Amino acid sequence: MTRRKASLQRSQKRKKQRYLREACKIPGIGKRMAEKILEILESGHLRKLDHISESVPVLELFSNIWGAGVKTAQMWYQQGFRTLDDIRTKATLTSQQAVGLKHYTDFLERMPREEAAEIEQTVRQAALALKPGLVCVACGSYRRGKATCGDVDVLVTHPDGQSHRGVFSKLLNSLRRSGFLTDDLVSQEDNGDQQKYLGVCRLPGPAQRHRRLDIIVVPYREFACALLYFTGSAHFNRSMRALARTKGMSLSEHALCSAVVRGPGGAKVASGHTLPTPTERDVFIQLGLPYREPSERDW
Ligand code: DCP
Ligand code: MG
Ligand code: MN
Repeated sequence: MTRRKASLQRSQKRKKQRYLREACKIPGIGKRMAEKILEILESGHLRKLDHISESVPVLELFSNIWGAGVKTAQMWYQQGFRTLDDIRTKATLTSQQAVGLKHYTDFLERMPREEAAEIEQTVRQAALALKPGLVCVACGSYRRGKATCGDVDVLVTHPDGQSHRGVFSKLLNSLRRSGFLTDDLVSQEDNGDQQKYLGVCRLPGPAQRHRRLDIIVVPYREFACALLYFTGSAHFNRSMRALARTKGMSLSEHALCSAVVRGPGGAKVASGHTLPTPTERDVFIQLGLPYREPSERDW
């Protein structure tokens, strides 16, 4: 190498280091982002992007497995997996992802609302066989009146305020024994007084598909707020919660509360208390909103 060429290379390297340092001074730009900026400046091109258009459909294929998010999908892509068969034979799966993969096509398909009604009925019959008076309501997209449902979201409670206790595991066991529940995804026993189950069911009959089923059991005093939450939509819930905050209240799946008031130092000045909401309508009234039917809660 000539001395001239070597000196040119050294000066280019110094220039590159200077650009990197400058880019790093921009707030929010770290070393890795700075290197990308530099690559675009130098070559007019970012090599990393070449692979993006190839990876997008694969990442979508992978993240459609229940329990696998974008991070997991990216990891699998980097490990060289490209097909569901690669995942099945080579990837390390959590038990949830294994269930998701097993029912991959069934879970991607929405069910007609008539089938959701049958699933609700099956849960209700099992619940009533355990304890008369239990209330079972299919919420989610079903209650919002949609023609098709991604899953069935059944809320269970008892108007006497007591008899919901102990129902959760008995109900699940009964539905398991009858063969209706085929796989479990999440069984969360302690969200305050509420219990939540996410799993898989299938109606009896030859051509039936596996369907996602969510069940929550809630104490009757939380019925209205749980019903409102579980009916959604998720976007509607976010709007309602945000509105509650602007009015000095907080809304959750448990209750509508007057918010905790804090002084300038962050110390508690007044603690929040639960506002009475025997029905969904009361939540709207407390928030100063006109009532909206479930079918008007899509956003
Ligand atoms: N929910 C929420 N925030 C989330 C997820 C759910 O507030 N991130 C609430 C509102 C949803 C309800 O729970 O309406 C049920 O959740 P689903 O995921 O079952 O959603 P949907 O029933 O609305 O639609 P889908 O037909 O896809 O099941
Ligand atoms: Mg749903
Ligand atoms: Mn659901």
